[in-house]
Amino acid sequence: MTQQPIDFYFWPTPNGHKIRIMLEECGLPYRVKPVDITKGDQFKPEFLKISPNNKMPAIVDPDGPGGEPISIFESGAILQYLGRKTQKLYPRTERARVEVEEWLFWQVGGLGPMAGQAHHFRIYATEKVPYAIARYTEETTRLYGVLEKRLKGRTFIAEAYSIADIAAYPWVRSWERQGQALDGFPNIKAWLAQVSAREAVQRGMSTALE
Ligand SMILES: N[C@@H](CCC(=O)N[C@@H](CS)C(=O)NCC(=O)O)C(=O)O
Repeated sequence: MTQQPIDFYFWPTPNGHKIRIMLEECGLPYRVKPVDITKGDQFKPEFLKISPNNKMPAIVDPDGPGGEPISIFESGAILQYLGRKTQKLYPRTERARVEVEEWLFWQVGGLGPMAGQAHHFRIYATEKVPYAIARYTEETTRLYGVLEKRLKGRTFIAEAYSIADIAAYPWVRSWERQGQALDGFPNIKAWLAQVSAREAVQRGMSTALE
C-alpha cells in the first residue's frame, strides 16, 4: 500500500527544519501545513488539538499504528516516531539506541532551548538585556564545547548518522545568530560540512511553505 502524505505543521525555524530533514531522509511523502508563528497560528484551536503546547513542529500521520491516524508534537518525539516507523536513522540495538537518545535529548533539552534564548536576546528582544545576552551566549558556547569534544575522532554524533545529528544540525548551522565563532571548534566545522553535503539535508532546509 502506498503511504498517504503526512501532514507536516511547519514554519521555517531550526525546530521545523529538523522534521523536514527527517521526512526527506526517509523519503516519506508529506504536505506542508504552514503555522505562521509570527501571526499567532499556533494558538488556533484546531492546531492546539494537535499541539497543546502551541508550538510547531507537529505531524499527523494518516497511516499511524494499527492503520489509524496519529498526531504528534515535540520534535524529539516526532524524530523517534519517524525513525521507528521507517527503521531509518534510529538504531534498534539497545546500546546504539541509548547513545542516539542521549544526544537527542541533549539537543531538545539543552542546545535548542539555550541557543533559542541566545537568538531571542541577541536578535529579537525589544529591550537589550546584557545579563541575558551574556548568560545564554556563554551557555551556548559551553554546549558547543561539549559537542566539539564528542565529535573528536568521530564523523557523526553517535556511531552512524542518525536523528541525533538531524536534531542538532539546524541549530548549529545558525551559530552566527547565537554569537558563536567556530574557529576553536574544528570538529564541529567538519561535522557541519559532512551533514550539509547530504542532499536530503539540503532539501530539508527548504523554507518553502507548500
Ligand atoms: N520543544 C519543542 C520546541 C518547539 C518550538 O520552540 N517551536 C517554536 C518555533 S522554533 C514555536 O512554535 N513557537 C511558537 C510559540 O512559542 O508561540 C520542540 O522541540 O518541538
